[in-house]
Order: sequence, then structure tokens, then C-alpha cells
Amino acid sequence: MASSPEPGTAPVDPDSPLPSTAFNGQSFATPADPIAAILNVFGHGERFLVCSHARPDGDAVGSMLAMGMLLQQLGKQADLLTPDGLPVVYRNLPDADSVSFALSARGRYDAVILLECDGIDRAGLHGLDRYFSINIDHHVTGSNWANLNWIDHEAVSVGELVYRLVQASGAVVTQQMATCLYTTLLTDTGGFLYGSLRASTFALARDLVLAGADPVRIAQDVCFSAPISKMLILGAALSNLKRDDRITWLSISNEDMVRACAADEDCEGIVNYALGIAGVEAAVFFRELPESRIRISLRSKGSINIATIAAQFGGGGHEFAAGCTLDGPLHEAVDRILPPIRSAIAAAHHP
Ligand SMILES: [Mn+2]
Repeated sequence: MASSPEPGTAPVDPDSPLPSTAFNGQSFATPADPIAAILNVFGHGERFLVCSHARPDGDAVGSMLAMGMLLQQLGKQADLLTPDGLPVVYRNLPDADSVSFALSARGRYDAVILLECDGIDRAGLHGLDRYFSINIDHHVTGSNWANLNWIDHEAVSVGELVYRLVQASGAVVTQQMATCLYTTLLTDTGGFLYGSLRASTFALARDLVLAGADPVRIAQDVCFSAPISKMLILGAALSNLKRDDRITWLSISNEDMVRACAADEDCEGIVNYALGIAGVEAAVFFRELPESRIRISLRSKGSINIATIAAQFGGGGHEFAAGCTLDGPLHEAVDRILPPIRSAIAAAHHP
């Protein structure tokens, strides 16, 4: 069950076992066969730590849980750790209550597995750099920062990569695992609407349903179980909707968040409402954080690569869905973000 958060920094703790020495000094970087390399590490270790990015989304939660189930089937110990609570819509997932909450990682592990993190800091956990690291990601802005890296931009979710590991390992795709992996597909494609959708995505969805995932039940849990605060914050955002030719943007202030008693997770997906307008090619959602920084979600319908724009501002993501964080105030963040989007759209139309 959830433990209370630990202090932000982990001093050297004499009671804390040493990090693993099993793979120290080895650097696999980008092996030709990353699946075999990862399974090899699994085979040589006993205890693994599984993490994803801070403020976990459906892909983060579903792939962590499925990875934990895989390791358990392989006879390993797997600890799942996140610095943030799970969004309420994912708390019904199988084994969701096995996820621990802390701000630092401690204990003896043979390796830490970081799912969809473009750097070790993205996990929001202190102490991870002590361990042998395995990076599994599908972002175009992903980089080979870990000891062992597996980045596949074509995977629709990191869950898809976990599924391939499960298959290669000979483990059984249980109903619980299928439910978690189907959730990663459903959420990272916005309900099979965008992302790297191809026939293989639907073949994978089919395999997962055959393995016991219930698509209607999962959709109800994930898509139709929002707290009222999410609708209140959506209303506030839509009341600020603005348009300039092919770009739309909307925003919420920290005051809006406080008034609606809204949580971070309530902001998920709001940007898609701005994108869903005829003639619009790119949409931006600006959210003022309590410390007055501005968190920005960027979406493209396909004519421009929005990840390169996010990367200009220190962010990242996918070609058509990305994010970054800028200094406030809000109007200055708007003034910085819109011009490169305008230029990219103009270039796409008059190359
Ligand atoms: Mn993902």
C-alpha cells in the first residue's frame, strides 16, 4: 500500500543496502537486440525497481503495472515506485495498490527500469543514478541516456514494448496484464484516434482482448469516470479559447484550478478540445502552475512536427503531441510559443 512521502533528498543512509554491483561498469547503450539484452539483465538479477515519469499518465501506469507482473512471472521481485499519486481513473487497474509513493529510491536493486522517461530526472525520484538503468521509451525526443536503451518511435505506447518483452520472455499474457496493456493503447491514442496508429495497433488490441482485457469496462473506468473538478476546469479553459487562423489556444490560471478544486490530472486532454475545430492545425493549452511557471501542452493534427517546437523550449514528446514548461506570466509564454508554430504552419503550406 501507499507509504507516506519521504523527504526530498536522500542522504547517505547507513541502513540502506548498497546499489547493485551486478552490472556495474558495463555499458550496453543501444544493443542490436534490445529485447534480448533486457531479458538477459532480467535473467541475471533478482530485484528490480520499476518507475515511469512523474505525473504518470495511462501509458506510464499501465506499462509499470504490466512490467511488474512480467517480472513476478519470471520469479523476480519488482517494486513499483512513483513520486506522485496515481490519477483516480487508473486506480482500478489490477495491482494498482502495489505501487509505492516516495520521493527517493532506496534499497538494493539489480537494475531500475524507467518507462517513457527521456532522462533520469523525468522520474522525479532521487537516488536512481545509483542503479544500473534500463530506458524503454517511444518518444521521438527520447535519448540513449541509460546503461541500456530501447527506444522505438513507432510503438503506439510503451505498453506495446512491454507486450513485446512479455512475448519474447515466454511469459503468459494474463487477463490482468492485458487490462493494463490495453489501457496504455487506449490512452496513448486518445481512444484510437491519434498516434502511430496502424494495423498492428489493432492486432495488438485484438490480442489483448483475446487475453481477457474488457474494452468497454476499461473505457468506462478510464474515459467515463472523471471527477466533477475535471469538467469545471474544462469549462474554465473553454471560456478562454482563442483562435488565430490555424492555431487555437486556451488557458487556465492557478486561481481557476483552486476554485475548481482541480488536480493536475484534471488538465489531461483539455488541449484536444482546441484541436478539434475545423481548419485548426495546431492547438496549445497553457496552465499556470502555483509557482507561476506555465506548463504547456502542444498538439498538431499532422501538418507540423510539434515536438521540435517543444524541444526549442526544453520540452519534448511526440511528433504530434508534446509539452514544455516556460516562465510566466501567461501572456509572455503565449507570445513566445505562438510565433514558431505560426512559422511552422506557414512553412508547411509554402515550403
Ligand atoms: Mn506513452
